[in-house]
Amino acid sequence: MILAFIGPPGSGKGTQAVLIADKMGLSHLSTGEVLRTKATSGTPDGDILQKTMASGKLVSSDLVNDLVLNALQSSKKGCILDGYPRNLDQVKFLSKHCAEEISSIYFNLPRDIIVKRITGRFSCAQCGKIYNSYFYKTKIDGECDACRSSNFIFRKDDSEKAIVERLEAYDAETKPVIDHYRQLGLLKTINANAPLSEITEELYKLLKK
Ligand code: B4P
Repeated sequence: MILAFIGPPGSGKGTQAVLIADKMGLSHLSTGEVLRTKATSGTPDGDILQKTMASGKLVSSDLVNDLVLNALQSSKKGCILDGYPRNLDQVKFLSKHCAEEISSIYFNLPRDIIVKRITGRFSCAQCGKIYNSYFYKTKIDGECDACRSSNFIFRKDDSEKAIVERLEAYDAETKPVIDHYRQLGLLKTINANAPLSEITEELYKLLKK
């Protein structure tokens, strides 16, 4: 089973991918998460990556495609591709290198909600759990619910300035991906504007069909 979670920035793909992978015993590749780690490597390539991501642009498909190829080769029961494919070149690469049928899930979220989701986002520096200062705060102020760490990260690309660029990249490059899978009958849509646990349940039911 290869699942591609696609949607606008901040639509909750990463939040749900962790929960569904755990529930269904699938592996999970967040291209964004791996790229963020690479960006902090302190190398010249890492510095270029950091600049590209902070500006809100997509990074080179060659780099992302390699990550995906590795994930596909090492996944046993199936894999969630969280944030991939994000343009039509990546769609082509995936269909060439993936023998299994791809199910894509489109996280549909109105634009006015996207901004709060992004500007409110922060995550635990130790375990990576994602929170939101408007919608999903920690239960105890300043302490991660999962691992009790008190270190949190705010992403550089979650600035108001970068959001504009990210939405432009989404409209120009990722919307055609959604249209492509829809035309092939390989797209399932979920309402991403609902409470987190409801979305997990809806996704689980959809994927069990
Ligand atoms: P990603 O890391 O994929 O980030 P995203 O699209 O912004 O976020 P996501 O949808 O996962 O939202 P989240 O669960 O965190 O991409 C970052 C960058 O990496 C890209 O801009 C690009 O530069 C690069 N990149 C990644 N993949 C690439 C590719 N394939 N090709 C080229 N470049 C690539 O949720 C957002 C917030 O909402 C959180 O605060 C969360 O707590 C909250 N939230 C989640 N669900 C909620 C709900 N139901 N209700 C209320 N709040 C909710």
